[in-house]
Amino acid sequence: MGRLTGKTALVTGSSRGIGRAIAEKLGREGALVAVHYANGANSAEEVVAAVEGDGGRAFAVRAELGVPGDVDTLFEGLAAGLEERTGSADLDILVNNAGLMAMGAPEEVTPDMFDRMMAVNAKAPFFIVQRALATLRDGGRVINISSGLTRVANPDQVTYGMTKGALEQIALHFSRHLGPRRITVNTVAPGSTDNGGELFKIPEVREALSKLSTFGEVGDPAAVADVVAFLASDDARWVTGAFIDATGGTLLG
Ligand code: NAP
Ligand code: 2V4
Repeated sequence: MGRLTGKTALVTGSSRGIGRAIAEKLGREGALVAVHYANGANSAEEVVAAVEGDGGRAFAVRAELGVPGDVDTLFEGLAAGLEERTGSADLDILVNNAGLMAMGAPEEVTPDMFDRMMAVNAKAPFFIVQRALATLRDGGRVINISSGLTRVANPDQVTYGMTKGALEQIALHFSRHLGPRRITVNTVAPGSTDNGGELFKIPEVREALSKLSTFGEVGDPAAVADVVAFLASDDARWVTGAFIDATGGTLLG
């Protein structure tokens, strides 16, 4: 028996990177996992297969976030997948992980780039939480994946940091709103984490990013996923409205 046996979970952006590690971990802990993706249908099916290969249960749900109708599409797919497997659309664990990342001089940011990033990283999670209120079970969990960049400066990621600052407000205000239902709402903030992207394959970049952590390594998605699984579990029932630093000591100064 895993810690999450009998629970249902939605992990947005879990076709790759940190989201994939979270989906796999929650699946290993016994949750039925909705593996959400936008473009990576094959990757999402691989994640489903990986969860099933570990003896768990999962299904894929497609929805591009940050476009009109995004939340409707997501929750229609989610409800269909859950009802088929459990007879109910009820959700226990919502992980808002999907996010857009970009780097560039502040001088080069355009209004369209700003709007797009805000729409995916902050607006979509807000409306996903709002929509989930109807089907989240009492005792449920909302976990938002932010970034250490709300605490440490990098001018080339100012808009990204702004979107994550907005995202973090969800934990503060919704933890109060949902306390009476024993639903906890928390933020997990990774630092530089090897999501399998090309950046982490460039030796000089990897070396520079590794030095940011007090452990001298870039983050491992599985290490972030373990923190998320703790927050999703009953062991974390007294933790709400919290900012959990999962940067490997990058914010120590
Ligand atoms: P990633 O490897 O780039 O994967 C992003 C995931 O989000 C993919 O599954 C992608 O789906 C999905 N996604 C992106 N835009 C989407 C959209 N508009 N609609 C729907 N899905 C979308 O990301 P990651 O590095 O694992 O990061 C995951 C989260 O951790 C993000 O919120 C990020 O800000 C945060 N974070 C990352 C780092 C890091 O160093 N990697 C550090 C701190 C925080 P498809 O591929 O299917 O399109
Ligand atoms: O430097 C980060 C960082 C990064 C990157 O490594 C590049 C990437 C993967 O393309 C986007 C990215 C997202 C992040 O949220 C962070 C991050 O949180 C971070 C970095 C460096 C130092 C502290 C941090 O919190």
